[in-house]
Amino acid sequence: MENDNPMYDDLFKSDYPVTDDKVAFFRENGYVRFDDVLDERELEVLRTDLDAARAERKGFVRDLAANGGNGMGGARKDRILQMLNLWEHYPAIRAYVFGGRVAKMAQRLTGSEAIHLYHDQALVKEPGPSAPSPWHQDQPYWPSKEPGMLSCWMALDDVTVERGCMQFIPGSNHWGEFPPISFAGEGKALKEYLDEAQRAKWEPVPVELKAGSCTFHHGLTFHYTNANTTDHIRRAFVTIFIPEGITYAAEGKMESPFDDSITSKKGEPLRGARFPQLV
Ligand SMILES: O=C(O)CCC(=O)C(=O)O
Repeated sequence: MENDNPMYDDLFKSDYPVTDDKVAFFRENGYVRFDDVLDERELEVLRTDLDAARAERKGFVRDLAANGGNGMGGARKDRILQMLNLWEHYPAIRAYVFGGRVAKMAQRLTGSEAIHLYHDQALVKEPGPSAPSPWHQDQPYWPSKEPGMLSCWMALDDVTVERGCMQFIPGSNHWGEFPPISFAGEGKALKEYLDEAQRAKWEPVPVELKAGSCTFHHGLTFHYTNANTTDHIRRAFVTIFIPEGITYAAEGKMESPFDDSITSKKGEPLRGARFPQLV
């Protein structure tokens, strides 16, 4: 699928250089930062669409910190507002996802020829009622058998520790897959699953970013964000990529809103009607 709005034709397409050092850093540490990936105009159109999405609440929307449900009906606290697949509704977001710049960065980091989209998501922490996103890995929430999927976390606002920038445990991408963690704060914390050697390496690295800069992280990398305790909104836009070599696990994974779009059988490459090829 192509970006279908000529207004955005010149946006999100030019390549961002990913050096060999960045690739090596990502593979070793499970995350990597890139500065000034988006320019002011690109940021502006993305923020406009994301703010429209906050007002209109199309598609799958929930408070990730609440226990269960698609948050559309009952009382909403929106401590971590999650809105999925905005590319299906908003032209600037579609231009960003399909423009190719971030997908090509994922291609470089993974060495995969083709990159498919799993889904996008806006993650918003308003000042005031927000919650921390607990330490977790993404892989347990995804329907893939092999690790290897990865995310681009793009800051649409300047982010500091206090505003909920990403924090990572370097090298945790080599520690295997642990159970999913409750964003509502129920059950065990990720750290409780670790052995002593791993706990000794628990040294979180916060990555403060200017708006338009991003981090990529591997699906096994431990990550966390603080509640937003500043007086300014924190808007992040996440794109999740499927490189080659990732197959459909079919069972033993958490339910996801996109399960019924999956067209693969167990063991086949993970494909779905809503997982278009980006590069
Ligand atoms: O932005 C956040 O609070 C959490 C982000 C996250 O967990 C992710 O992008 O995988």
